[in-house]
Amino acid sequence: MGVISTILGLVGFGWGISLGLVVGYFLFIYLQPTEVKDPIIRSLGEMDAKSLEELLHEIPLWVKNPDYDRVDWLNKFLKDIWPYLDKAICKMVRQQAQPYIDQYGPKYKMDSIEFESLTLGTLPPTFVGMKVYDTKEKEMILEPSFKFAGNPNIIVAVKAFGLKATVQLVDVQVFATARITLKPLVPVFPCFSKIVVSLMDKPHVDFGLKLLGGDVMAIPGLYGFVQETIRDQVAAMYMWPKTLEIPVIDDPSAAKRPVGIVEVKIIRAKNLVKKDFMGKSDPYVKLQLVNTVLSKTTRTKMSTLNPEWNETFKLLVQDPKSQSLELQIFDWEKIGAHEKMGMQIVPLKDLVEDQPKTYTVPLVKNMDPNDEANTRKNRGEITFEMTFKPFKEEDNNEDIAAEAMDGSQRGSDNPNGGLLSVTIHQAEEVEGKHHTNPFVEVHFRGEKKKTSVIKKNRDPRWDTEFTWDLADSPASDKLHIEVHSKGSSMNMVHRQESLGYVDIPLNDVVKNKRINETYSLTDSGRGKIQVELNWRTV
Ligand SMILES: [Ca+2]
Repeated sequence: MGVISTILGLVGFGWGISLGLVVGYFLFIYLQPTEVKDPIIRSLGEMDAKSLEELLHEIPLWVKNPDYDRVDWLNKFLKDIWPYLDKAICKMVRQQAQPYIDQYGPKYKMDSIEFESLTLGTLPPTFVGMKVYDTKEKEMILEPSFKFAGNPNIIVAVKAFGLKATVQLVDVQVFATARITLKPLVPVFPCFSKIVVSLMDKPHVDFGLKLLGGDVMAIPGLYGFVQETIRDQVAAMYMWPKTLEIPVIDDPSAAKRPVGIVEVKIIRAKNLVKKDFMGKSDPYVKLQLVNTVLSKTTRTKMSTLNPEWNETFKLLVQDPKSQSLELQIFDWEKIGAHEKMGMQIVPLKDLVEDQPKTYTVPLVKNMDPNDEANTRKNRGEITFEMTFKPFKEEDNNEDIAAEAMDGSQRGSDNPNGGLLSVTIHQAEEVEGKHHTNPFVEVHFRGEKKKTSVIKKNRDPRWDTEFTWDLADSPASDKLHIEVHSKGSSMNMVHRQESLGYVDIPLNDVVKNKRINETYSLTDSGRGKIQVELNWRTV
């Protein structure tokens, strides 16, 4: 017993809590808000009102609450995706447990801690009721109530002082009310790439821990302490509006939304190579993020090998951890191809948010480290400055509520400008007199952007996004959005006609950051158009 109590003392407590926290928090992912204890089955007719009331919490939610749908289809679906989910969640648990393990291992002189087995078992939770919200987004919001009486197999092995102890998690029960958002919806099974979970109440988490066949939870006082700690910790982490995100499939398009901008100031280059037969070179810099389409170019500096540009550009950033800036210097020519003078690629990952960083890097011919052409010749160097400016977090509802309370409109008048995004989702019941081949024109500050033409369709869907990078707030501007129909090129008389329009003032989106609305079209009969607006400031 001496050994066991030593391990218990060293391992069981400090580590049991951390294990409990780690294991506990993910287990409530399949939270389930209903009592699991067996209902007493009696005919309802035998009950008086009071007994019925006492039993209320055992009546399925779809009976109590007509807007909870019965969800047999979802249980079937969950059964199909359960292996994916199990894998995704367990992978995440391993990742998230690692810091705890790294922290507690050395502290308690443990040689190793590892999951000997980590699976949530073959039995998925069972939904007993479900609310589904349609938000017009590419997402599905569910508020489920479900029971998880699964068969998880979670065993953690700890090695210390040459001995091995295993801890097994048993009798897991998790009760909670969750809001689950599946997004974005994608056209590959299981049809969404991320699950976002929030708790609507403090969860109830219950489980036992078996250590060497004995029950750790039998230690006086520990059980209650662990329960309470987990409940509070978990609530603190994931109580709505805080969320837990579980990636299910890697969908590159899912991560496409920009999270900020990188401001690049091209300052100067030195000792460039001479390209022109007569004179020096006429350098300009082309910059873009690797694997993106959009590029920007500086002005051309004529006949110099030490040009100064001092020009600033903004590029949208999707993932600052993985993306890189590519710089290419070309020699301008009046006639013929512009010859490349050198290039360089610099990752964004070293940038600290909102802090400008200056780089002076040598120019190379290409990024192949084995190419001798890169070392044989000095191509000069380029100096530039980069700043990563993340978009400000979208205000959560509490903030909006707080703003409404004190009457302030924080962020609504940002002098730094930001990014206006206009997504034309779809139109409904649009119809032309001579043809219905709709496309949409978005007019903003004298600029016009167009969607593609969809042939012979009264309910076209585009899901096309247009963005404007603005130096100032568009609060006093408006958008003019007009649906047109394009006739065939043979149709000389009725080449184009309007199917209706809407003018949208932008002060609301500046205030609310995001609006996703279906507008009735003017001059269109019953036509409607769904437009999503986002305003993100940096
Ligand atoms: Ca030239």
